[in-house]
This record gives sequence, C-alpha cells and structure tokens, in this order.
Amino acid sequence: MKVAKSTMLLYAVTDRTWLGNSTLAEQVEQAIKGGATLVQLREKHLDFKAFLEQAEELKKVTDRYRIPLIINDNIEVALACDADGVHVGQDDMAAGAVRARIGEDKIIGVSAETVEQAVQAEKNGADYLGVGAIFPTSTKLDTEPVTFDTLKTICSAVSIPVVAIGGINEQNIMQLKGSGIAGVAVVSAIFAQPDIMAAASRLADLARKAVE
Ligand code: TZP
Ligand code: MG
Repeated sequence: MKVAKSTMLLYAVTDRTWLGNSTLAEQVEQAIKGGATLVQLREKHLDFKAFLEQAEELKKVTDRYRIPLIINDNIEVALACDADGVHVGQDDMAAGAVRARIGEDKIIGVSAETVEQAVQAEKNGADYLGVGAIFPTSTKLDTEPVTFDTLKTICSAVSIPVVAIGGINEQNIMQLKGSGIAGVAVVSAIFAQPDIMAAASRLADLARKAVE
C-alpha cells in the first residue's frame, strides 16, 4: 500500500480564504504541529507560476515534518515541485491517465460520490479515495450529498484507504465512527479557526476515536 492508513487520519485541505496576517505556509505548519497527517494544496484560481510557488513553499514545510504533500488537480505543478501525489475529482483526468503521466511512485487520490465511482477509481490505480460531501458544506458549492450508508459501503467495497470529506467538524466527526474510514479531510474546521494548531489537535484526537 502506497499510503499507510495512519497517514490518512487528519487530512488538511488548504484554503487561503482565512489567511489574515499569516502565510499559507505558516498556517500549514500550525496544522501539522496540531496533528494533521497529510496536506493537500487546493488552489482554484492561481496561474501555473503562482500555484507552483505556493506548492514549493508548502513542500519545504511538509518535508521538514515528513508529511506528504498532495496537489489538487494540477499534475504539472505536482511534478514540478516533486509533490508526493495528486488528487483528482470525477471531472478531472481519470486515475489511469494520471498514473501514466505521474509515474508509479506518486500517490493518486480520487474523489468519489458513489460505490461505482469508488470501485472504478481503485481499478484505475487510485491509492486512496476522498468521499463526500458527507455533511453540508459551504466551502465547495457543487457537492453531492453522500450518506453514511454509502460511505460505509464504499469502505467495504475497496481495499485502499477512504477519507470522508465535507462539513466535518468537532461536533459531528464522531457520527462517522463505524463507517470504516481511515480518516477525515477537512478545510474550514482547521483553516477557518482562530487557533489552527489547537483546532487540528482536537480534531486529530477525535479522528483517532472515530476510525477505531
Ligand atoms: N470536496 C468535497 S466537500 C469539500 C471538498 C473540497 C469541501 C470541504 O470543506 P469543509 O470546510 O471541510 O466543509
Ligand atoms: Mg478537482
């Protein structure tokens, strides 16, 4: 298995909406210090150069803490900064095509909303799945709701690790217990918080209980 199940416990997905006076690299470092086990750089509006610069800056931090850095959508940025992997949605390149471009050693994550998509992604060479939106979220506007039962069915239908995503916070995370997930992927429950390190630490503690 390319990505250990324990590495998926608290998957921090970046968002520069709540930077304030901090840099994203500073916020990511706080998240890692709190207990984030993997970081995804998610940028929807940067051109290649700015995206790569941001990726290189984060890579310095994630390397220092030996945490994998995954790049959302952009394979060329992932290769150029030597990220640990790339994450693609259903509207992006299929995992098989990503694998051909990115090589055997990199981690490929795929978003799935249905059991069929999940099984297909695993067949195509995905190393892990992100499944959601498991709760309502205002961070991503075009999400489909995924039920607990679908999440649970996906977890037993595939052998790669599954992280739940979408609206997960300290109040609802324990509802995911028993689903079979390896961890949770969160944006606002970490990056919108006034004390990012403390928020990540509380979430990591809860996530350990939720995946038992
Ligand atoms: N994919 C499905 S839901 C989502 C993404 C990127 C956003 C999750 O953000 P939050 O703030 O953790 O609800
Ligand atoms: Mg995408």
